[in-house]
Amino acid sequence: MCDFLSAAPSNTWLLQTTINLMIQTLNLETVVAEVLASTQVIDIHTHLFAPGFGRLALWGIDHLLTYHYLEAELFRSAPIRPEQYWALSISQRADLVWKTLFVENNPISEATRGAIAVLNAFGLNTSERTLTLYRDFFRAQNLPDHITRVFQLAGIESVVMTNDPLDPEESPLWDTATPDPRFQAALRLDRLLNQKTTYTPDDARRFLKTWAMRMRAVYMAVSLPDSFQFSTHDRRSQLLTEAVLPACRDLNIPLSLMIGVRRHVNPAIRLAGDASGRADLRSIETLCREFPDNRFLVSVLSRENQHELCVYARKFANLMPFGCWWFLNNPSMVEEITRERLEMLGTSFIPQHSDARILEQVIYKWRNTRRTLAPVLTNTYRLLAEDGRSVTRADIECDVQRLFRTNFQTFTS
Ligand code: FIX
Ligand code: ZN
Repeated sequence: MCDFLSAAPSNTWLLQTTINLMIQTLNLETVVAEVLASTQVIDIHTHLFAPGFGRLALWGIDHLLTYHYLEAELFRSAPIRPEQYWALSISQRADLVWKTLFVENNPISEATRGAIAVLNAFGLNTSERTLTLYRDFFRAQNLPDHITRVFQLAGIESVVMTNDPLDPEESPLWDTATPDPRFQAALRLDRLLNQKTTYTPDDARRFLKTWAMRMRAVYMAVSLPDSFQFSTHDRRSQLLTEAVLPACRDLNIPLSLMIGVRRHVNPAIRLAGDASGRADLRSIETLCREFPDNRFLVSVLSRENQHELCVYARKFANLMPFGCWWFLNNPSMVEEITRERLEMLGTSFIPQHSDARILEQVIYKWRNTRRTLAPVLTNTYRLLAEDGRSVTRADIECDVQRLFRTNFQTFTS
């Protein structure tokens, strides 16, 4: 537990206090940046897999360049039709993405800059015209050592995977995959809740409990459309009420709701073809109120829903806002959302997750998060100092620990 008053200045030393304040304010930026850099993150939502999951564990240059964020940008700048693109091999696709977005255009978007930052982190020249040297570099890596290096470069301790037991490719791998404490599991419910299945609520509850224990899942999770409504009538709500929420209670784990995705608005471009929409968050209100013994991790995809999510978090302690998801993981959005959350919730939220799909992406995603959070936190402490309370390095360390680690640990234990 942090004690924020242990270093409070006494009133009799007003002059000294003022001098301290000035020094601290001048140093604040440096101290905040240092604390952010040295605090190891728990990355609470990714699509990464432990190496034991074989070909599901994606890494390396071809996967980095065929990330769906980059594919969405490719189709805007190259005269190729989606069906022609999908007919190419993965290395041909990566070659085309590199040529289009990195050679013929300046890589200034968030996703393209991210790929540059990854190459740079490995000391590679970022201006090669072809992928040959990058391919040679990644081919020479030994995966276990490479993972250790990537986690170090990203400043992360562990990541949470996305594990759907109804995924036919993934589920058999749980028989053989060696557990790796750096990769924790989250039981994903998308197929169960968003597709047609024949599970009765009783069957579903038993199925979920068996799989959650098998995976040692730290939470259950589902992505939901902008049209999501929690009512007593539809099948999804019935499964939530009678299977998912009781299973979470029995296992004492939270449910993560990621709300606001409009899947397949352009199916031709596959994963890149999902969009976002504003949701009605009254369902969150109902869930938090009607199920006080459940805990909810919530991320919303629409910018317009962010403020009301903070309002609901002020009403319900069993609601933990997390992350700036997907189209919001850009500096301008992260800055705005994090400032709003700090102002409304103090440090009682989880500022970010990476959503990385390719191992090395954690390097740029966490670097960018730290870079954006640094001035936001610095300004927060500057305002506090102006209002009469200056902070110490230990205070800042406590806050960043909460944001990057302990809010998640406490909420999931
Ligand atoms: O549903 C999700 O977990 C989303 O994050 C993904 O489906 C999405 O494709 C993504 O990668 C976003 O960053
Ligand atoms: Zn995701």
